[in-house]
Amino acid sequence: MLFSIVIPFKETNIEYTKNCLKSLEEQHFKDFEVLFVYHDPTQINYLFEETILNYQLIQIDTASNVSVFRNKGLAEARGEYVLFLDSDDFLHPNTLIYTKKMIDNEYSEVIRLKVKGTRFDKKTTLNKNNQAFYKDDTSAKLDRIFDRLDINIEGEKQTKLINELFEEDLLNANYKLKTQNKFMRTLSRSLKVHGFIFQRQFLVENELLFDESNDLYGEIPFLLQTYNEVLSIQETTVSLYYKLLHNDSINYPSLSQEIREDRFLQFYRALKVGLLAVDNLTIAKQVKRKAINYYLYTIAKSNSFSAEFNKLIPLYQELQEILNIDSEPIKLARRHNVEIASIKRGKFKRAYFFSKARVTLYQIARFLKPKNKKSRRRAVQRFIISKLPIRQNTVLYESFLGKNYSDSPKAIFKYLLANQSGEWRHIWVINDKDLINEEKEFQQGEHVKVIKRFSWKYFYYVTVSKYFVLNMRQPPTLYKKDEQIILSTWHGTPLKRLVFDMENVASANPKYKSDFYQQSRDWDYLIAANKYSESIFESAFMYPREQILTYGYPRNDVLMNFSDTYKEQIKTTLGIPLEKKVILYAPTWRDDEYHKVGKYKFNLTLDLNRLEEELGDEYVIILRMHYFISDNIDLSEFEGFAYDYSKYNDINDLYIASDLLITDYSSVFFDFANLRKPILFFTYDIDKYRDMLRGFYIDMEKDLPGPLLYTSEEVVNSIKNIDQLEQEYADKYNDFYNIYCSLDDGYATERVVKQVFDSSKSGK
Ligand code: C2G
Repeated sequence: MLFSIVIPFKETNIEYTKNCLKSLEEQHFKDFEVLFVYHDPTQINYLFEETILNYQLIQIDTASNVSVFRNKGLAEARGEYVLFLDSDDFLHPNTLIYTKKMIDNEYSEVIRLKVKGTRFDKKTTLNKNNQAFYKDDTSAKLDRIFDRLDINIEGEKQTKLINELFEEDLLNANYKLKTQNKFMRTLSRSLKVHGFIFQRQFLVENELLFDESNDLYGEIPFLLQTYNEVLSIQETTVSLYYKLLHNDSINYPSLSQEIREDRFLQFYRALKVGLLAVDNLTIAKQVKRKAINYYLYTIAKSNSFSAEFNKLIPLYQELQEILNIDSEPIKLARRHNVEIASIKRGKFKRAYFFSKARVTLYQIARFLKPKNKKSRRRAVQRFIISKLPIRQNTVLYESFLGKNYSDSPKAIFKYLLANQSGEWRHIWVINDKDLINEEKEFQQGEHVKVIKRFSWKYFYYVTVSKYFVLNMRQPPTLYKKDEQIILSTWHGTPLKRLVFDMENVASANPKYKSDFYQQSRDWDYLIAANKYSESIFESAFMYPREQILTYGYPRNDVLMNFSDTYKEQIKTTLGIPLEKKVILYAPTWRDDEYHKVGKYKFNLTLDLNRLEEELGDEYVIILRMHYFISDNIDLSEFEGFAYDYSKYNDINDLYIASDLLITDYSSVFFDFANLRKPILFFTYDIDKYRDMLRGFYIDMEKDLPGPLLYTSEEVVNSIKNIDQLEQEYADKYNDFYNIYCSLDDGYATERVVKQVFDSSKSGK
């Protein structure tokens, strides 16, 4: 047996583990065993029910740390090489075949697979990272060889087949051989064991084991000793090990996200234990440097550092011991010398004093740096503006992060203007003033002010306004005073899974879930358009039901109360011929298609040529991209037929002007259904969306008020037969309307204002 794969299974989301095991089943090289080490037997059998893997289950009697699990697996391993795989990570299908080739090529005791952190599911990640595969035209040939490479082919025959793969350049075992010292220069990246493959004989001869007394960093002494003994390490240059980056630190924290008071101390203990077993002075120097940097940049800058000196003494003692172990000399920057020299001599109080001074100076310098405008304003908000009294009659509004003047915040604003005239000062966060015609929109004599997001005025009003009405999230670092009231209207009935209901958050910031959790704790109220949204908000946002106002959507009131002349007015404003019917195409965004953070791509799959040809006499089409999409769509060749209103303020106007809607997985159809006009779903990539990116809350095949269409042809045909389709879907539309739209009676805003503004006004 060539490989043993040791998987320590600790409490995690079981879907990740299924994914991990699947990636082993998909290995093209099959000569390996799996040692699955666990404590809690629930779910284990189910995991292996239909597996084709050669596996061994090893149960640990007591719930102990991951080092115990790994040692146990190692003790049972029979392969020539051992790979440590975490139960939420996965391998590339070519991982073991590459490794086999590297082993055949060159002798070394340790192999390190390049690790790639990912927040995507397996399929998306591998598609994005096709380096380890070769071009499409070689894949058929590859498959043929892989098919022959089954477990029964052994020895020379197997080597011959594998050589064929590499010689014909179908695969390329890209790796670098690094000497021990060279490898050590990247030490800071190499203190985690995942992605390493060890020759088992090497581990046995050197008696290398994980340190079971350290429940956070038991792998560090193990790795340091490995580096001490090893002659060379082969590192692959293509990513073959995928580390799942956890972003639900609230429900599923990874070991490094667990909040532990003794984290710093355990880290130093691990370094010390490792150092004591190391005799290579270069390695010792690197480890000491790591310990010093950890003190200077992590410990001294942490919140707990300035709290209490006495609590830091054990840390100083550990670091002192580390600093006094022999190594090659270390050169330090002058400004760090006093601190480190003091620690070395046991003068901890003195070191503490200098470190605090250094960090304070650093913070002041950062604060003064002109490029850090936002953080300076944040600090001024927290420490200065917050001392000012709250302005009881001021309301701040923000829609889609200041991009629009729209949605439920606008409905609430309009209501207050019309019904409580003169009582309020209104402040709107709108980044581009040209988006609104102030004279037309804001009544004369009312106090309405427009400000930019993150301007000085923003930080002022966000701190002194009694009310903040917004439809997305406030910035994570925003300081909220107890007396302030944040009313979150949210921006749609959920279809795509949200926050805590999402397995993992593709392409989002790793702190997404924990930030979301903290931010939503500051909301005093959250509006739900229907009962269905209410229960989703409870699970997806972990938001308390008592604070949810299930009153219908303020933004939809206007859809109940408009006249035919209003519809004509809008069409005129939009420059659309009155005699033409209007199709609105409003798709959503895709988590995996983006240029950079927050800037998403959109490939127009809908064939506008075809639509114009077939429907152009009767219809025009409005394209409305989601506000995350940064691509501009060039419609110049469709003049008079297609109109881009992606930047138009308020989608409600577009709903009113339209005769039918085409969407995909956007929540727009929940609102549009209030108008009882036909809806088509152009879901050309539904498999990807459902299975890989998010998943849905409702059954798209059964519960929608219109058909799922996959090609432009089907879209054209459906529009041509729209009357017939309406009849076909009449019952479903009714059922849908009753579940999702029945609270939208035109009075949602009034109910919200009564609850939020009037009740707190009377109580003030
Ligand atoms: N929207 C729009 N134009 C689009 C898509 C969306 O103006 N082409 C607006 C609509 O008001 C819609 C809202 O943005 O209701 C939310 O858009 P979704 O496509 O549903 O996507 P997302 O922003 O991810 O929000 O609970 C709702 C979810 O949070 C989804």
